[in-house]
Amino acid sequence: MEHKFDISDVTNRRLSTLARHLEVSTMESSVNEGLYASITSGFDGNSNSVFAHVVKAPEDPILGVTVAYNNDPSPVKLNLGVGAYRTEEGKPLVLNVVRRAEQQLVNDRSRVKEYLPITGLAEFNKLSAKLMFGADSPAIKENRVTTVQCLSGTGSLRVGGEFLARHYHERTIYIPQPTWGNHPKIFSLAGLSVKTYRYYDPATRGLNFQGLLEDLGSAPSGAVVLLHACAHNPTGVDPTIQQWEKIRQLMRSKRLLPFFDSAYQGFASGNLDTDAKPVRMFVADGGECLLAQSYAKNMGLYGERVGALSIVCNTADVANRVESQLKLVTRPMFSNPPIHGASIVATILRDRNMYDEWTVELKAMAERIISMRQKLFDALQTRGTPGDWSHIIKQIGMFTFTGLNKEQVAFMTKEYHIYMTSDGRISMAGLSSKTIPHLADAMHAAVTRTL
Ligand code: PLA
Repeated sequence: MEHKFDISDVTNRRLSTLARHLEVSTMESSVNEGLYASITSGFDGNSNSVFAHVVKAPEDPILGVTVAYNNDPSPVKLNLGVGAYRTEEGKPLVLNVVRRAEQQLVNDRSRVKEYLPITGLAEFNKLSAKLMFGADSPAIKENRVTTVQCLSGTGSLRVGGEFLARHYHERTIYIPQPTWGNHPKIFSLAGLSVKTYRYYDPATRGLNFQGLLEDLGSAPSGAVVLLHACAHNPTGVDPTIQQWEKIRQLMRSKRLLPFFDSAYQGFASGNLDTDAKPVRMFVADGGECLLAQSYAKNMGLYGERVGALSIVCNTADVANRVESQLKLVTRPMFSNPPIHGASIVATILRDRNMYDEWTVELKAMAERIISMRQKLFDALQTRGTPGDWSHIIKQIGMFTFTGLNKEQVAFMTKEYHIYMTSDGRISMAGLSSKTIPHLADAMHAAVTRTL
């Protein structure tokens, strides 16, 4: 690739470097003050900045909701934007088993802070593949799976996307309509061309299965298809196992390449193996696929940025070569992944006792979310809120796709200080018994005022 430099850019860069030098020297001595002022005066005003042309970008549609929430002084404010688990007391949760694992790590004086290999912590990678594909997965036994540790789910998707853009013959990826807002950005920046397939039917608030089959049926042979492994975000609508089987048959017959995004394993049903079923069906047929895994939600390791990309290949030899190329993707991107989060996960997954403790805590989180669904549904019934709200109970995972429109969401934020994404998605995990009446009041008011 050819890099072109504009000479004025270079000059501007030199001048700003000079200004920075002077800034340092003025801190050391006031003698330079006059000189500094005269040389930097051209840089002071906004208009003369080398970045003066930079336009203000809008806030992120999801994480920007948290920014707005943080700026609101109201004592009744409620953040149902980002998918982050809260306790009944409305507090973030660090799992007990995670605290135990961290304590073990801290107590182990033999641990050091050396760089991990480019592919990350080997044991973490092995255990992550096992968690999704199953302990007896033939693909693992035959060494056909390569797993690299990446920066949580997002980083895993991006690395997978860049690998496909470099080495796969069909550079189109089909993503569900709607999907997590970051998907189109991740994949187009990775170099893929992004198209959508029908997924959600607003009329039934369920799956548009016919539309999905038609769109995948008319996709070009070999195209990549992004599938939410479970607990689809934002709709909370997953295919049934029978529907998954039909999707699998269609995709395999058309040689469409599955790319699973697993950000919520365990959060849909409360059981890790049940939630892994769709992925395991695709691996069991011997075909190839990609998988991005995140431990942000199911282990509550959000800020540790721990996740993995697995690529299931036809043979061990292909897997080995694929891994060598994945290293060429990640080395110039982040060199090697962080050690702490992956060590926590490996500590928990390798120990039967800790693993069991994790599944109990995970189930408790999933169950609390399910109970919030029932409570919100009941609260709307009690208020006689017009409309059919049964989808609140039917949908699964962290979110309810309420069906509230942009204006209703804006109204709830303005009048009730309830923060959520403008598509009407609410994070059920951010609710508690205490806050449900407030949310139900707001929803009732939003719906009845625009009738
Ligand atoms: N994939 C899906 C489907 C997601 O919903 C999310 C996170 C990720 C991947 C990435 O998660 P990770 O990088 O933190 O592992 N979605 C959140 C947060 C929970 C976000 O938008 O970043 C959401 O509120 O939608």
